Amino acid sequence: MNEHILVIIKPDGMLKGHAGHVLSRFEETDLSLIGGRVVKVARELAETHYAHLKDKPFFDELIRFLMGELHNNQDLVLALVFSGPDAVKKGRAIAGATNPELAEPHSIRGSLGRVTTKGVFENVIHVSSDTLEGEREIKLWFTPDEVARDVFPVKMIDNRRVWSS
Ligand code: 3AN
Repeated sequence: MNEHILVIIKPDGMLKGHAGHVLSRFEETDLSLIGGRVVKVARELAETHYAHLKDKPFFDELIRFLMGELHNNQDLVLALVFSGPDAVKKGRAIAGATNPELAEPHSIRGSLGRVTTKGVFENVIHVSSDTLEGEREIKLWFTPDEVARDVFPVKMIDNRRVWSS
């Protein structure tokens, strides 16, 4: 059965020009790219995306990170939706461990990420951690019309297609 994941090329990855490399790595798999948009990250979007981490000591820094405030105000990220068998496992393997210093050397985070002298994880990409998170995140970052396959149920409101839950 196909799984659906959100992949984000984060501000550090965008600033350093890694978007093409990330796309190439995913294109080497059997996953299909079914959505993509350049997004200017507003605080509310960042806070909702990382809501599960709001009690962590690094939360505020994490929000500022995703908004580009730690990277020359690089506030545009590339959000992608990939779909296919075992998408979570394959995407997480390409990404590598959360901490770039512990990530497998050939993974994106192991090869292109770093921990700054201030202890910030510059880990280049986000990949959904499981299928439930994938669904929540895709619905947060994309409207139904921005995803090229019918992956989740939709309903009509005022002649517009919206996610049904
Ligand atoms: P992942 O992105 O690997 O799924 P999460 O969801 O636990 O990891 O964390 C989201 C983001 O929060 C990470 N990508 C990383 O940037 C940051 N983060 C997680 N743990 C730490 C930590 N211990 N110290 C600093 N930043 C962290």
